[in-house]
Amino acid sequence: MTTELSRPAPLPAAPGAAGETAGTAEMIATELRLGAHNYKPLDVVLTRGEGVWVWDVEGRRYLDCLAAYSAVNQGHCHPKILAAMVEQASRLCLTSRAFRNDQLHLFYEEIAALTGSHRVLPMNSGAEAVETAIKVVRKWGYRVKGVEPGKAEVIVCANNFHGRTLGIVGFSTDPVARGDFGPFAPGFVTVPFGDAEALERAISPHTVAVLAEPIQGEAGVIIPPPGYLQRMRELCDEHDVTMVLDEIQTGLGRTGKLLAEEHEGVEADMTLVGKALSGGFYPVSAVLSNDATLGTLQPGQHGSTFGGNPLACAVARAALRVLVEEGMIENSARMGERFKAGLEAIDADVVREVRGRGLMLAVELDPAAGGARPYCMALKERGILAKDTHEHSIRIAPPLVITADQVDWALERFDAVLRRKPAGRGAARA
Ligand code: IF1
Repeated sequence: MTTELSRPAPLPAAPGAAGETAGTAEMIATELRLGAHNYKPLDVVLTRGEGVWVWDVEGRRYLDCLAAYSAVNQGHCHPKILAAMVEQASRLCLTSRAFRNDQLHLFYEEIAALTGSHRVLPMNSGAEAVETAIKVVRKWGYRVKGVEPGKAEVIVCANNFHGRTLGIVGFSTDPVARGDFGPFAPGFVTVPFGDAEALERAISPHTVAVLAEPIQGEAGVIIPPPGYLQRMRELCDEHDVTMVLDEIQTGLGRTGKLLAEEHEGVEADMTLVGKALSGGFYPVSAVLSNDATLGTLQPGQHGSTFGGNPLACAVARAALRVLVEEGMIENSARMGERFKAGLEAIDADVVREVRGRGLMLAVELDPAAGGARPYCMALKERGILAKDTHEHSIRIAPPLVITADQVDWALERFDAVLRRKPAGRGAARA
């Protein structure tokens, strides 16, 4: 390890700026040389975003069909969120929660009014919200329900994705997410997603909560059978169990409703939000619940340096405001129906199923297609950025501001790519 940090290579000039100093390949080479290889991104180096569009350093434009895994629901660099961020950042960014600030109470009022929550705990990343929820439901179990100390159980669903912390991957069923990271914390019981009878069988006197995604995102946009969440609600009521829905990806308009639970006509006891809570400007998450659960926390029992800071609150307030005032939730429902119908209309042998609600969509390919990644690479060549998930599915989640013309533009390209086998692993050369 050198004691003196070597001077970093000069940053490449922005595209179009005088004297562009490094192309895509050189930037990627530097990433590979110095960065941990915990991702394998598409080889596109982005430098600018606006609405549904992003541009790479070579000046090429793409329609973003991932929206940073639903963190950019409001579209890239939304001007009103940017203005709120700049104004707040020029005044007060961080005070710690040792003191109060003039944005937190406004954030509480506005998110509680919007979601019907009675008490809020602000955090930063989605995983922190999930970890907070697990701590709180355990404390509620011991202090309120009367569960034997140290015996609290949280029921989780197979193929879940709730984040990357050690506690969370401890109850993941994905060997890639949990391999070589043990030992893990006890107190989690896994049931098949969508199986209400298995859920009922798993409830014990030690059960303090059920934690689930209303639609499993990473698993490939898996929608549970009709009535599943309603039955989960009934079982939680019957057995005095906290119903926790992780809406970090499905929430804030992604599925065509403010919260995905609305499609099923249920209301969770505890709802987790993140990602688009900031419109992609800043890590902001929150645990939305009530006095019965969050009221069990006493001063000093939980916290975070940045949780509830004035900049986070100002950004989140603006992100929620534009989401509602600019009709993004309704647009997600309308454009999601258009996008899904257009995908279903593509007559391509490789397509096994089109799934989704609102603008949370996935195209599952037949395994004989050789995997979704070559198709994502072919889409990139046509100006669409999309992500493969679990090898055979293409996830489609553009910003909620997408227009009908942009959906149709995207559909033309999906049609062109899905009808022909792209060059790549397992594909015959066209
Ligand atoms: C990565 C996946 C998506 C989430 C749900 C909590 C979190 C996430 C339902 C944690 C985060 C991100 C994490 C990111 C990629 C992305 C992802 F592919 F990993 F699984 F969206 F599906 N609950 N999902 O989706 O929130 O701590 O990240 O703020 O880890 O590569 P976070």
